[in-house]
Amino acid sequence: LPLEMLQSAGTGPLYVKLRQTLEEAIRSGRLGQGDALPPERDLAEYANISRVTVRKAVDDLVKDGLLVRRQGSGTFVVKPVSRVQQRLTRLTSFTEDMVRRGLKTRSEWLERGLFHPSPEEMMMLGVKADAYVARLGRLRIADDMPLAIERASLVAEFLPDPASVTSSLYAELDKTNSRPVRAIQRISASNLKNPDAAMLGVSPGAAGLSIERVSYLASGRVIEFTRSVYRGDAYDFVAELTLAE
Ligand code: 16G
Repeated sequence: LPLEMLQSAGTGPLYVKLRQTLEEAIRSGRLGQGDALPPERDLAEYANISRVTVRKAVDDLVKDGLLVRRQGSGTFVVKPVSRVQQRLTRLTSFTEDMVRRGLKTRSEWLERGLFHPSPEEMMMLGVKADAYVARLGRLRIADDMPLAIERASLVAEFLPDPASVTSSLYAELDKTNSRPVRAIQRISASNLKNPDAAMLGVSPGAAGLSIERVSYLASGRVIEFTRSVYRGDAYDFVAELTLAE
C-alpha cells in the first residue's frame, strides 16, 4: 500500500485520503477479497498518522460494506459470496442442500442439550412445562463461509440424546424413522445485529432472512421448531408457482 504518500498527497482530511487509498487498493485487487487488513496500529505507524485517523477511515469502509470487522481476528476485505439458490418446496436438510452443491459443510455448536421448554417452545411443539426439549444451536458453514445461524428445538422423545447429532440432524432422525415429512416455513426480512452479524462475518445492519420452520412427522405430530437467520447476500429462496385450479 502506498501509504507513505498520504501526508503529502493533495488536500483534505487525512482519514479521507487513507480511505481513498484503501478503497483503491480493494477495487484494484491489491487487497484481495477475504484478505486481512494490516492491524490498525501497523497502518498508523507505517503511514505516520494517528490510530484515530486509521480507525475513522476503516469505520467508513466498514459502513460502506467494503470491509468487515470480525471479533477477535481483525478486519477483512469483504468477499462477495456466490448466492445459494434454495427451492422452497422441498423439505431438505442443510447438509443435503450443501452436499448437492458440492460444498463442504461444518457447524460450530452454540448450544446442544436437553432443557425444559420455554413458553414459545411449549406453544410451538405442544409440550408441557415439565417435558424436555432438545436444543441444537449451530452456526452453519459451507466451504468456510458462515451462511446461517440455526436454533432448532425438538421434542426430546424423538431425540433423547442431542449429543448424538454430530453433523446432520435429519440424518440422525432418519436412523429412528423420525425424520419430518412436512413443514411450514415463514420467511421474513431482518437486519443483522451483533452478535449474529459478527458470527456471520457481515457488518451490523446487513440484510438477513429470518426463517421459522415447524416440521411434522408422517403421523402428523410436531417434531421440530427452528428459528434461523440466513445471510441475505448469500441466499435466494425460489418457488415454482402454478395457476390455481
Ligand atoms: C435446515 C432447516 C432446519 C433443519 C436443518 C437440518 C431451514 C430454514 N431449516 O437448515 O429446520 O433442522 O436443515 O439440517 O431450511 P442437518 O440435517 O444438516 O442438521
